[in-house]
Amino acid sequence: MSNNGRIIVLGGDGFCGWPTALHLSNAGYDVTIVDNLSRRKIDIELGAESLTPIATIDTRLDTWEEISGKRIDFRYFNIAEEYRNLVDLFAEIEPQAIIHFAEQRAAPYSMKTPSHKRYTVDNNINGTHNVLCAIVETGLDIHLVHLGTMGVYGYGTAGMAIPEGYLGVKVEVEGQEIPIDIPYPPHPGSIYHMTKTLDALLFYYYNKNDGLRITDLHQGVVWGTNTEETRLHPALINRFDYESDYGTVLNRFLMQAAIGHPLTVYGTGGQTRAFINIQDTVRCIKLAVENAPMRGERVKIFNQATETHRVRGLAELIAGLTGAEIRYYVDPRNESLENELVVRNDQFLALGLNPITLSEGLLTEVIEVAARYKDRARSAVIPPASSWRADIPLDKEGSSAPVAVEHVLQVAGGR
Ligand code: NAD
Ligand code: USQ
Repeated sequence: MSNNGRIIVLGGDGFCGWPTALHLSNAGYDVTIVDNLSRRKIDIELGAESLTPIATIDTRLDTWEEISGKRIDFRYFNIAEEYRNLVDLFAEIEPQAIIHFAEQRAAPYSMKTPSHKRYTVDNNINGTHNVLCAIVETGLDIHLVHLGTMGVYGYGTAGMAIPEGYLGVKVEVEGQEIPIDIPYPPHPGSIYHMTKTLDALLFYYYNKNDGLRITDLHQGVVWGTNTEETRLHPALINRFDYESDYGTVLNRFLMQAAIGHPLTVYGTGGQTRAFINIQDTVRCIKLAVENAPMRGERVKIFNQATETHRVRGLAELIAGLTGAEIRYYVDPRNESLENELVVRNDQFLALGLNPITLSEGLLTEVIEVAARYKDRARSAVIPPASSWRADIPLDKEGSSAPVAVEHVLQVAGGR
């Protein structure tokens, strides 16, 4: 037993979960990982392994024990299907907190085919509901920390800084203006993002009905690969997704620059998104664990993002650094080609987060990691492979100038 308490990390073999498990173990928490290794199996389906050679979960855990003297426990099961295992584990460990990363997290993968849509909904919604139901069944006062997404707010131009989960509005009641806070209207842009808005409703209900203490972290696009702990040994290296379903935009651009592939800008590259470095992801999660909501408090929502960038701007920055060519692909997604995004993140700043922002040094470090393993890359899996609708073409070649085809259907009353 360690000093700080016990934590269960659901999805602790994944890109965010693995460095978080190490960070918490290093900080003196007793960590148990649950994972069904579905992400490693999807690597096989997509014909693309992590660019970095990740060790097996057993080697990862043995290596961490050798280096740190701390053992992280591992349980192999599916949280969406093996409910009894969850209840038994919670009752056995009596954790102070559960961190929930265990979802299918790629928007393009969730849009691939009807079976991928159904898998994403079944896996994510059943998994989250099982966790909530199991906490209630055990009767334990466990703080649930969930990894949500900035995408629940939608990617239009909101015309205001995106608040942290709740929107203050005024309603007119009998001639008087009454101020109330409502959950920010959900506006998902993919089946995957939709599951996160449904998760939010589950949290709302279990918080209201059973008084569960829940923190939902609305995280932006994560970039980077290693953290202080994963750098300690090659067998602790974190995964690096680069193919077009799981690879996220900034890491993809850095990897593409490293292997001499043109940077794959979709549409005009006018999409603005929120970003966070993986090192800050693990710091934020520790801060969230250490600043749990009180019993009776509403679901606590943090925007876990440190800066916003336009996709085109990122491509130009990396092209300037490396001389990479920029190519423009027909956007496979049903998304606005241009949007403005301003995000509030006051709560993490108030808790002492000193954000890591994009710097030449950090970008170069990721390019160096990608260059080291470039022989493991398959160029064939870099162009887009999933589109949002059957009528949206998959552009495998790209062109030197933007192809400004917007696929957004105009629906009355839509944003
Ligand atoms: P990941 O796919 O690398 O990791 C998820 C892990 O959960 C995998 O190891 C997978 O095997 C496991 N898993 C999935 N379903 C499971 C199930 N039913 N039972 C047991 N294990 C299961 O994803 P990630 O990038 O680490 O993302 C983790 C969380 O953070 C996700 O919920 C994602 O929505 C959120 N998030 C990620 C990013 C990002 O840029 N990577 C950004 C914002 C939010
Ligand atoms: N894009 C390109 N070229 C590429 C890849 C992406 O132009 O090669 C564009 C996309 O069209 C999109 C933007 O970059 O406009 C971001 O795409 P992404 O794949 O980096 O991110 P996204 O699909 O939104 O999903 C990722 C994670 C997801 C998380 C989300 C946070 O996979 O788990 O929830 O980031 S957020 O975007 O803030 O909702």
